[in-house]
Amino acid sequence: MRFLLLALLLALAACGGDGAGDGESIEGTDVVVDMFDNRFEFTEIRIPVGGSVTWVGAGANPHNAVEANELWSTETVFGSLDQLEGDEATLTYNTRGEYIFYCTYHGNGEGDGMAGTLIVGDG
Ligand SMILES: [Cu+2]
Repeated sequence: MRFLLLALLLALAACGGDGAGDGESIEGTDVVVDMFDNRFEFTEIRIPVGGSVTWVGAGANPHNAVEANELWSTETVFGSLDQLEGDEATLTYNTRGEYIFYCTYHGNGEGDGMAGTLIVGDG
């Protein structure tokens, strides 16, 4: 009995997690992603070629979404890296690929911290 309880606790701990890789995923054609303090609402986003993501500031801190190799950035649409609460930047993605994105203030191009993955394609 004691062993079972221990196994259960370990399973719960494994599910809980606290790493940056944990997060929610979303799939759609035109998706909306809030940028909270200090994480993205979704860390795995799947859209088809030609789909869009609307990146929305939703925190007290400024946020942005920048592709790890600088292939795209919310700055190009919004005009600034500082999206505050309610500020929106909609980007359309016409090139198939898998992109790591991050917030320049709270993450990095290695996918640590405030970061995620955008998959553009047929899924
Ligand atoms: Cu941020």
